[in-house]
Amino acid sequence: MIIDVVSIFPEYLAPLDLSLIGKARRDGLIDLRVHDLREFAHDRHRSVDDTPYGGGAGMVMKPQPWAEALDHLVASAPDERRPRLVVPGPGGVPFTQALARELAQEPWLAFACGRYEGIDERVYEHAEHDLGLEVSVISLGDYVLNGGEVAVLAMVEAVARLVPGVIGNAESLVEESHEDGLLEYPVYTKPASWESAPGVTREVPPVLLSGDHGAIAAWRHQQRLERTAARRPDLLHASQAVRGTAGAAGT
Ligand code: 6GU
Repeated sequence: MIIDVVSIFPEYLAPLDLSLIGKARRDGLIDLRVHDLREFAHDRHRSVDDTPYGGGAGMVMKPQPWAEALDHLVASAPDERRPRLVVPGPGGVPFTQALARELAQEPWLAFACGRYEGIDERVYEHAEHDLGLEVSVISLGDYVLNGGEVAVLAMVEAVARLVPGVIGNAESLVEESHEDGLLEYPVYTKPASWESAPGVTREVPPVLLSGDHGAIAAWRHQQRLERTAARRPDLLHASQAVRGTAGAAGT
């Protein structure tokens, strides 16, 4: 998979050299290229922003550097291939595990990191209609970050780990929160009895030491239900709807 990231702070993306993603890059599974938007700004101050038409607070990213950057990405393909353009922003569709799975199927993703109050709307029109790109504005959640860079770190990590070969143990991918609509059960490791403070010992739930795999599975499922009800009741209602158990009342 090719991943391009365009940003005025390319150093922000340095963590993508680390850990699993860094290994995937060195293994050739992911070809990640980070571009400095200012390379495509040619005035004396390499300016990338200006005041908004119609007034209002803050600055807006100018269309020309963005258009040139996107043109450059498209021209980097030896053929007619095009990246899917992802623009992180709080006004986008929610980023979910399902969307991460969808993006992981793409052979080429380009992330455009906006700053300030956003990117001139005509850049989206240029990308879609002049360059023929599929453009997706995607949000991490209902809060505001200063720019798309941190969101790209999260999105690239969520997507890259779904690319075949990036994670050694593919089974660990399916047994996770958000893969089947319930949060994960609590986990424990040795020692079974642990002194957390003087005179306080904390035990691993005995069922996990019982060797009774049926009882363990039942306990874990119950824990997942309770945890989801407590922390994410919205998910519980959605997963009940999927299973068709929501209408049990009256039967
Ligand atoms: Cl993807 N970008 C920005 N700038 N702020 C956000 C966000 C993204 N998701 C939530 N807040």
